[in-house]
Amino acid sequence: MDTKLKAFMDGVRLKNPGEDEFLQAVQEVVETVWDFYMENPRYQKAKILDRMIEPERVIMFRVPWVDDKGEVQVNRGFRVEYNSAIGPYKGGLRFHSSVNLSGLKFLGFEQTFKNSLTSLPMGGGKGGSDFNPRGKSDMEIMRFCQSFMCELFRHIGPNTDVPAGDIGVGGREIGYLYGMYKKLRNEFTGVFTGKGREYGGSLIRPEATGYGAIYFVREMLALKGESLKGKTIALSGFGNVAWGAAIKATELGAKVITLSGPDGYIYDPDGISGEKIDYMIELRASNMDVVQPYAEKYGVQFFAGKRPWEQKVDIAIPCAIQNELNEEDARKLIANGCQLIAEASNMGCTAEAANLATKEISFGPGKAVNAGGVAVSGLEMTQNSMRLDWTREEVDAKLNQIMINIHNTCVKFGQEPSGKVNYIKGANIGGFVKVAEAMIAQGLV
Ligand code: 2IT
Repeated sequence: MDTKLKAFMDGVRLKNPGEDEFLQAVQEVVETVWDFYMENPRYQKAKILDRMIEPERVIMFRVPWVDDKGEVQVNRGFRVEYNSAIGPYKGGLRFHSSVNLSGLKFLGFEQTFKNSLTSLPMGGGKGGSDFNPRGKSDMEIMRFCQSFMCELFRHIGPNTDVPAGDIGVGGREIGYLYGMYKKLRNEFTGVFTGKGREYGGSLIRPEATGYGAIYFVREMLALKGESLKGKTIALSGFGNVAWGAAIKATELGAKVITLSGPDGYIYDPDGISGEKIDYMIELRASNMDVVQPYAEKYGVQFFAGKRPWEQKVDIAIPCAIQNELNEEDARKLIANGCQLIAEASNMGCTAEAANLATKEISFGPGKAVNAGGVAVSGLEMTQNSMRLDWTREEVDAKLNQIMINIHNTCVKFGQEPSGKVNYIKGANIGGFVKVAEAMIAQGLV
């Protein structure tokens, strides 16, 4: 490794001890943009990388609420306002027991690059809580969301910071959060995306991350002269992202044969299509966080405590959470003939798995592959500002074009002399340039 690069990363590690996920995300970006950075003295002079890895602001707060038994509960709330060089902070809220500052810093950092790739005017941010929605009643969820917003409302706004959903935060939670924001501010504004259709939400937003991921995979295959027709796909997760990906993959002629939850995975060799896809929504809405009922309902195999990467498939798309596919999984997939791994989850693969897949087969990193979600959030903001409502076809066509553009950006910055594309490098440099230029133009702020 370049000695300057090593010294830079040593400094980052010293400053952020124990923040493993954050360090993993930074390392990946720094390694891949380093040569480009070194060729641009302007960036070095302005210390752009040093500034980019530091969040502009971190907000951390207490979230007290009362459960159904009348007992007081206390959670921790966060909003990491990472970078506002190209637009208001934008990114989801995650409610999950694993949420901590390191995780949200990694997500906010990635979001900055991802949002830049969409070409829409959105900065990067992320937030959430260690609140675990599993098994909570509707009233408990509402009380928690209201308490969370009682602090967050003073830090956000349609031109300041625009949150959305992520793991554990779907339409129901957005509704409760938005309702409390509106009451406290006495304003009806587009301060959230992923809103319900009745109060300013965009068509296609629930499907957007999954649809966008499949559009991106379609482009990756097309570059190699191939298509999704007849391909088998392993998906993990069973939430919004997996749902959208299953619909679009099936529509484009592929067959999705796995889904997973914290309890294990199901294997459906006939393909997860039609009413089986709708059943995913029921499973998710049950708030139990398990996929085993799918196996019971449709008479297919369930593998308790395992992940789907042991199955023979053409394409693997992690759709659940970070580091859910490791080097050994990648090895297994490749040995079984898998030709493409694409992250629909954020940093779904460990660094080792991502590097192996980049070298041996094709690998699409999350900040490019899953950018469709935030891209349609950006389109929701546009519709709210214009007081207009676009049709499904209009939103879908824009999403499709954005994913094609992101793919082109990855090829532009990531294509090697052999013709092969290093999508990690392409996405990182592509996302970096716009933010870096905006930061330089705006001076030392
Ligand atoms: O990781 C992501 O890009 C999201 N959770 C969506 C963020 C957004 O603002 O729509």
